[in-house]
Amino acid sequence: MASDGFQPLDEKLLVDYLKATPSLAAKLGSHFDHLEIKEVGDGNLNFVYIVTGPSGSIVVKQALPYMRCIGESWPMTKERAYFEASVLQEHGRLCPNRVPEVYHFDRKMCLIGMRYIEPPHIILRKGLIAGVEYPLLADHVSEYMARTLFYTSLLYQTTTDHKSGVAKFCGNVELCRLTEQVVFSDPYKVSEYNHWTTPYLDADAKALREDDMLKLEVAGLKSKFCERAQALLHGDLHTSSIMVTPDSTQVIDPEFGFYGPMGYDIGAFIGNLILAYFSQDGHAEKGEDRKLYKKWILKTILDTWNLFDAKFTALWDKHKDGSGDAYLPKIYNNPELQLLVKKRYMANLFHDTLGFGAAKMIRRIVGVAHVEDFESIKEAVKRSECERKALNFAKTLLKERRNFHKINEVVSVIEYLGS
Ligand code: ADP
Ligand code: SR1
Ligand code: MG
Repeated sequence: MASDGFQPLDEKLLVDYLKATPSLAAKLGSHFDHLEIKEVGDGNLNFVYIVTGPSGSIVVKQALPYMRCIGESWPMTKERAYFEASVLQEHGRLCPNRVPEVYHFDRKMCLIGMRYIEPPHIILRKGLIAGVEYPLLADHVSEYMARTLFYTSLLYQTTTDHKSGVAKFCGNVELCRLTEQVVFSDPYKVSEYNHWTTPYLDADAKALREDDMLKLEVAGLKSKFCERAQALLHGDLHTSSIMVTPDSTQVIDPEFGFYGPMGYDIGAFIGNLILAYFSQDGHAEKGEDRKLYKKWILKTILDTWNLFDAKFTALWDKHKDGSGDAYLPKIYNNPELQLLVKKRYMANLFHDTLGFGAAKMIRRIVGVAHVEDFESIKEAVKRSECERKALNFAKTLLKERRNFHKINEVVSVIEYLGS
């Protein structure tokens, strides 16, 4: 064990740890002879164990001081586990039906024990690749985003409470800096980490690095990401951070959480749905053209924004006379002015969502970490065709986002380019 009390676990050490940890032992039935342990971490950063005992299963997640997907050559603070546990607890309090319960957190061991999200839940991205429809997805994710973002913003909080949250999550600086690099910087310059479907996208990647208007827009988004402490974000809300069945939705993995611009979370989710949309032609097999499925994805994008807008503004109405410091009731008591304020707030949030969503799409095509939606398309020419359509759409969206006023206008362009 290191002097700071940290020890990377293996299966044997994990059993010893569980025996010595009553809150986790109790969930397993406190019998340790026939525990089943599976390491299932297929994410980019951490180690995740599913442990099954006589009376149930739990998940144990441990952060090591580097990134799993790259290895020890890219060190990364293991303190990220503290921020992940903190967001799980805070978002879990605000939206308990959509966030796994934390049973145990050990700051020295950078270890979280949490609810096992049982089968038939699967990672949403895998469901989207398989062409499975989730009728409640937009409803559930919009609920999660509306509640977590509203209740951690100044629309609900006093500046005193809000600043204390901001101060705490400023500590997650290393993870924020990783995002700054891999989302807002590397794709727009030569970087040893970038890769793409070569040689087919070589010219596309070069064009990106030479597109001054795009760079101008990305700079604006990066500055907003770094400077705008609007709400406590999940920070990595892509489709592999969500586990689903047709009637349940669970949001996992908020280790990138910090106080940032709300549009970064909403854009992450919508941007990843758009990636899923453009990848569908690569997954269509004979006799299955995925036309209907593509329509379902578009409807989910549309519903996500519209339901988010409705739920978020309903929370605002409900708490308009509360202690939120953004719009004091004594100043903004005129209903017409309230409407104007809300309209402007939501329009700005919509444009942020589109901008961040586009940036998140671009990084997944030419940056360091790609997505299975495209990577699982084996034929490189086919993959590059799907990726190019997504990339071109994302570039347009990033540059032209202020010309869109309603989500159905965005969906129409996606449909036009992707059909
Ligand atoms: P990383 O931080 O490395 O991205 P994730 O939190 O995304 O790790 O977890 C990696 C994988 O572990 C997920 O894709 C999922 O399959 C599994 N997993 C994580 N948390 C849970 C959970 N609470 N219940 C069930 N499976 C989980
Ligand atoms: C090296 S970048 C790894 C990526 O994985 C996480 O899920 C985040 O999206 C991060 O950007
Ligand atoms: Mg993950």
